Amino acid sequence: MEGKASIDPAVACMLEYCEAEGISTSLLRAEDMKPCPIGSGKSGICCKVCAMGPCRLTKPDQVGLCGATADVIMARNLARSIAAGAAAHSDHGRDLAFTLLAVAKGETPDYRIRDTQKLMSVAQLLGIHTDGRQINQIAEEVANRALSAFGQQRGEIPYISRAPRKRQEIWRKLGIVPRGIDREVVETLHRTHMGNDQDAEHIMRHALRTALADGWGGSMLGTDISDILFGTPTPILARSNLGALSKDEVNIVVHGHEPTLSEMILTAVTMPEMIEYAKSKGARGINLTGICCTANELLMRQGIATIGNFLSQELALMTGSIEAMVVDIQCIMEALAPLANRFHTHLITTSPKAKIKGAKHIEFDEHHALDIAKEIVRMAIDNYPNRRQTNIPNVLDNMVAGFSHEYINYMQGGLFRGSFRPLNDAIIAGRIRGAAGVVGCNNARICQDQAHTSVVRELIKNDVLVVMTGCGAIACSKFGLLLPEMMEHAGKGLREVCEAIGIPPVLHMGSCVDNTRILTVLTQMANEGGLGEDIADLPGVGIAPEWMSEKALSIGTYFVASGVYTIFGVTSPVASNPEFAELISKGWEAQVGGKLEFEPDPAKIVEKALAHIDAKRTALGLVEYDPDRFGQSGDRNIEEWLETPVEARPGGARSLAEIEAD
Ligand code: NFS
Repeated sequence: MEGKASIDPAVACMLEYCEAEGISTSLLRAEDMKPCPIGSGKSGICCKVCAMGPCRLTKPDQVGLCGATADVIMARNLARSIAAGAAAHSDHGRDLAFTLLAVAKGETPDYRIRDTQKLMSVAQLLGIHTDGRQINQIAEEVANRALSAFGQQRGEIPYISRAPRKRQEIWRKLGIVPRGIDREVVETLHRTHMGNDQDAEHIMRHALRTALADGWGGSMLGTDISDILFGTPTPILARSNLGALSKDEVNIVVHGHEPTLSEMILTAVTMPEMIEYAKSKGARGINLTGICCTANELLMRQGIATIGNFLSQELALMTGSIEAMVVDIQCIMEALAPLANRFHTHLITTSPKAKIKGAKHIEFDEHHALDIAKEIVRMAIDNYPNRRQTNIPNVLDNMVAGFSHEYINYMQGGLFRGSFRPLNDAIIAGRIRGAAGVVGCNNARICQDQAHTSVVRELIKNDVLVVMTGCGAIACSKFGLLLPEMMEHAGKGLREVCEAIGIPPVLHMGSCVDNTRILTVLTQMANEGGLGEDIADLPGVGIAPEWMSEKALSIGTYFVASGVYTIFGVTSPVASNPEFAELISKGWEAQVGGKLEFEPDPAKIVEKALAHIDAKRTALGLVEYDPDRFGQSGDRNIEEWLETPVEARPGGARSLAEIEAD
């Protein structure tokens, strides 16, 4: 990577340490190992679906040994990535459904249903009868219905009915309604096997169906069941960055994606016997923090601090302050194992699906969750006396997280009058120009957090309300962008809305699985009225400025399939084939209303996003956006009024404080 590795001062500080100690990290390896120009799709395409290859196509009209053309190879590669991403998210959702089933059947005493209201609303969405039934019976049926959505072979997955009616019709007409979550993933692998589906457009159409099985299937079930088991998030104040590690407490870091074990570890670290045990080993207590999306899960519901996003994971270990890093699934770098061994940290893998050589493996089983969590916590405490010198950067910021779609609804009118009317009205009036979901990973090929923060700052300055998830949300949390004070940097109209409702202009909506909360928000906006009848009509965009994972590709594709213009930063896997790029951009737009584009320059991403929002405003017949039209009300006006000498105020009006001071 050329230029700065990160804008995060904590990371910069740790990189200096790495350099002094000669320790390699992904950020440093990115300088030595350049991405393969053919495998990346930049100057060609590589096919490795059979053993006659890999065939590398770099010249115009070149074909593979079997005659495969560049567009078919590109479609196969991209569709397989989308299927892998959909599989990862959905398998996560499946495990949560199994946990809910175990809770409902009374097999796991350590968990309970924390949000019965959510259980009822999910039951209703799944068409499950609730009247006069016990909570456990309803939960069991919800879990079984969710599990059957994975193995279903025919028909439609249940949450399709949650989308706006017009959207459902588009999907049905195109034949891309997922029949079953697993079925679509398997079919992608089948279609892309050697000698099978060899029409790029046809392959990519099935990729849309596979991604929909993630967004409106596995991921959406994952979010809903997490809320049922652990509570639906509401706004909560929390800390962010490596400075949240403690100098004199046992540091346990949870990393990965599932809330199941990490919630139990939280229970364990708050038990008086555990705190006493930590004290007996010379620590002041126990400090639980998180990385990546496990962090987001705990943060959104419990206010547990996040110490960083994807590219911070190795650097966190180098603080020498972590007694145990407990990982479950996804986005866990193999590099952690040798690094942990250099320090005193126990790297503990817990999922039967993810072992790392060199790490300790304590397998998680929800039936004995608290016992396993306690064993892990005890192991961390026992490790505290082995701690040597620590090197914790003194960098810390605050954030407000926890904006579930239920809360966004509630904050616009309270329990009885909650709706999306105020938000839609603010967009119709031009106070808010539009909305953007800025999501996704870090990527070691570009400066960490820079694209996320610059895109978000520009959008709010232009009166675009931003919702965030995943590592993007963590990036912004490290720079205070998720605080209500950020409304100071928002455009005048957006600022007025933030003041009136009391929210930041950038809303943290959770983990990557929780991107489905954004789908629900978009649906509610479309159903509310005044902004068309479908998600594709809304003045909104999806952006993944620093993406790297296959999960991000699946998310991007289900947003496109849902009607959203989606822009990915960093690099384009379709750069060498403009016709293919056109197929998933204008081609998809003609079919589903959303398009997928890749644009590495963050300034151009914003430009494209704003142009799209304005075009959608025009198509809806809304007033033209005018940045100076608003800003004459709210706190800013009161401040200006107070600064005006009393004689110059209309009618010589005085504030209560001024009257009392006389
Ligand atoms: Ni999303 Fe969350 Fe982060 Fe990217 Fe990985 S942690 S699921 S994939 S890197 S945002």
